[in-house]
Amino acid sequence: MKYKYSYQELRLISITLKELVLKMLNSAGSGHTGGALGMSDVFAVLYGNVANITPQNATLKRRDYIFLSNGHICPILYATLSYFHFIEEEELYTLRKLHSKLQGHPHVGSIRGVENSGGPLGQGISQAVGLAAALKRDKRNNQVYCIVGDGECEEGQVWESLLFAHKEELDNLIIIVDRNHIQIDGTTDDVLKFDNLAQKFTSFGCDITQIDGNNVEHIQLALEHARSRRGKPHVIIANTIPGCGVSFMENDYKWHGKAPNDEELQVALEELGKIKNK
Ligand SMILES: Cc1ncc(C[n+]2csc(CCOP(=O)(O)OP(=O)(O)O)c2C)c(N)n1
Repeated sequence: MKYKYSYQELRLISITLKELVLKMLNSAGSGHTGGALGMSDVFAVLYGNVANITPQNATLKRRDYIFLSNGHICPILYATLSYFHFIEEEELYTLRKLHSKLQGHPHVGSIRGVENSGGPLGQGISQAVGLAAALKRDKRNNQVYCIVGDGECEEGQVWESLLFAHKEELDNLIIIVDRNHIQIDGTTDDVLKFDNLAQKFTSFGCDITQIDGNNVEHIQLALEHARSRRGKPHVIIANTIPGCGVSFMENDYKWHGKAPNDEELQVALEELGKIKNK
């Protein structure tokens, strides 16, 4: 398959997305940094090379759908939509402001490219499953992608939705789990242990791939593989580093829901600049 961007270009796009995320969160003064930074590689590959979604087809029935079930990491969604010209960059700096279209949890219909309202964990995946079932019944070929947090998987509704996805054999559904081992109050192990998350998805009838979610090549190959599989919903467990690329944010759950102040922003941008120019 011929892709638009090379792996090296995707790595650079991912860093640019991180820079936008940090700047918009700093300007908002609050919001979710860790998960947003950790998922920048997935967003770069998904929107850059794999999903059939552009500003031009974003309201057309033939598009692929990307749901963000862990809606709180929406800074990375907004940054991606800006990078790929769904919205202007200046709109990013209205994040979390009164009357802004870019709220701290996404609101469906506010801007092109936002497919579900977010906030209550477990609901986005349920909506994605419902849409995938409807598309399948209508014999349409659109792909439905849904991004889910690992802390979110502690919510029972996630598993109810998978029971239905399995029953309906939703092979048009690709769920990407942000396996970063943190959530709002601590590590996922400390809050509610999974032991073997992959095994749990398998026992719910899903096809599973486990990858390094900060490696654009792994992400692209996993998505390609998932698209080719038939008969079952597919789950990609993307092992990511929360806060990826900024040393003092990496793997620290305290950055789940905290924005960088001016000093922290400067240090973070310098670190990302060094990675970019390596
Ligand atoms: C139904 C529901 N319960 C609780 C919350 C509060 N909450 C917001 S984010 C979060 C943790 C989510 O963890 P994860 O999905 O792993 O996010 P990450 O830390 O990786 O960004 C919780 C419990 C919520 N938004 N919805």
